[in-house]
Amino acid sequence: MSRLIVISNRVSPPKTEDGSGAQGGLAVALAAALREYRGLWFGWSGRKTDKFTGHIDMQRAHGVTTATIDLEEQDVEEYYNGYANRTLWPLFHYRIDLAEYDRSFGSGYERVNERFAETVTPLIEPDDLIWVHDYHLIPLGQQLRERGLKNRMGFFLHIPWPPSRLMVSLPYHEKLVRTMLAYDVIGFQTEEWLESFCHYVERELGGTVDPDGVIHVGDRSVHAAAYPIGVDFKEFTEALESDAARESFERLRTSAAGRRTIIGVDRLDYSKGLEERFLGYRRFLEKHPRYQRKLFLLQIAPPSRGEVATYEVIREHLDELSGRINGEFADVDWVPVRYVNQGYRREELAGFYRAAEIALITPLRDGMNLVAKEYVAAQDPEDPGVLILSRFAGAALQLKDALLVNPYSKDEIADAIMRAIRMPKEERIRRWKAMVEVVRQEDVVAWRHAFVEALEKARPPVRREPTP
Ligand code: GDG
Repeated sequence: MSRLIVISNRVSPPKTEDGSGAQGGLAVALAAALREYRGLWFGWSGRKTDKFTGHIDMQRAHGVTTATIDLEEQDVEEYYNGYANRTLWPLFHYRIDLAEYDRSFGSGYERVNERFAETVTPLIEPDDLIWVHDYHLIPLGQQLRERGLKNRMGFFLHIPWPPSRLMVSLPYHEKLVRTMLAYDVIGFQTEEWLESFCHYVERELGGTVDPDGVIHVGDRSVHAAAYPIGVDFKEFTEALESDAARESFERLRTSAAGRRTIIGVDRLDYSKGLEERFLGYRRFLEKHPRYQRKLFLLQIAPPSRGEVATYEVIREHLDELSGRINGEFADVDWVPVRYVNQGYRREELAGFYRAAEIALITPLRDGMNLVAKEYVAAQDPEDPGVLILSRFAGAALQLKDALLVNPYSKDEIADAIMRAIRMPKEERIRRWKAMVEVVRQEDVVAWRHAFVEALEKARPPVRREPTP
């Protein structure tokens, strides 16, 4: 069996035998994939160094080998805070108004991709399967090919692919997209993002797309398909059984004192539609005064990307808006918004999800959205909660039995909250059963198997002759 080399911007070393101590479901999933296929996980350590040395820190823990490098301050500023998070992230989430185009970002992005390629190449054996993750590393495959690697290589994009009319606003967009032809398999979260990518290839690169998803541009053929990511259903339901989950369930139910909880869990990011969500909730309170004291919104929003100014701005707006709503509606014994800027352990989150009667997950644009799936996975089958989900999340294409809303419409959000409150138990159970089936079947294990299988099938491995 070939080894699997996973390459992503950051590497999260697994902390426990089953990886459950690692932050985020994706880290857990990738650690599990690496244990299955042996191999290693390569990426940035998250640390800064004065001068880039290319030193690789190799560690092995709980069956997973990680190899990390440190980056220079300037690298982090231009590649990570710059091109990845100030240029590509907003553009790919349809926010060209927020996208910044700065030459230094572009050159920093190229430089760091070269640094990744240069340092990882000696670790790769001829039969290895290489799986590159996300928008930070789009040109990496090309960089590896330039260093003579003939391995099978795949790329998975965790975020949306924007419509061509937006994509062309990126300087040198064609150069960037052409580098993707170096991969053998390109994966997207949904058919929608895949379609946008194919449209770009036909329109801007003069390529063709076969009905089976093979893209041809010049003499290159690449297999492109949708591989919707899922949660680790087994790991998550086990987390629900933990003491920490039980305690956080009790903690929330006790403090709710009979009121219903509407929960939201999101990184503090403008793509998650938090301001619009608060305004939709405010509209609900305004329209239905008699419900005012019967529920509250618990928004968990751990800060992210604090070094990027737009994230500071959104944080200020949300502080202000939650304060305003609370000032307007609160009473001595009731606060309508509990807005929390800290992260919790996975087990604790699982307990909070279970305790909340309604989830309000309304990103303006989201590649998939795992929180929606985690909420479904955490529900009590006898008495499940209601999921209100943005139609612009990739997850909406699979979770069709959620209450789907337009996150830009305050009235749709307010009406969906009302509908969720009034929804009879039988309907809640029927909708939840349909959703949990999808979440269980199309979980993260199915996702990685489907992707790796496509990569294995992409073409026979090319064995390099040993150099004499
Ligand atoms: C990108 C794409 C795509 C959140 N708060 C805490 C916490 N989380 C965990 C959630 C979930 C993960 O972080 C967030 O995943 P999402 O999918 O919701 O969103 P992004 O971070 O934007 O992820 C997205 C994903 O990649 C995977 O492909 O679905 O569309 O944007 O697992 O539970 N985890 C802990 N404490 C917290 O406070 N432990």
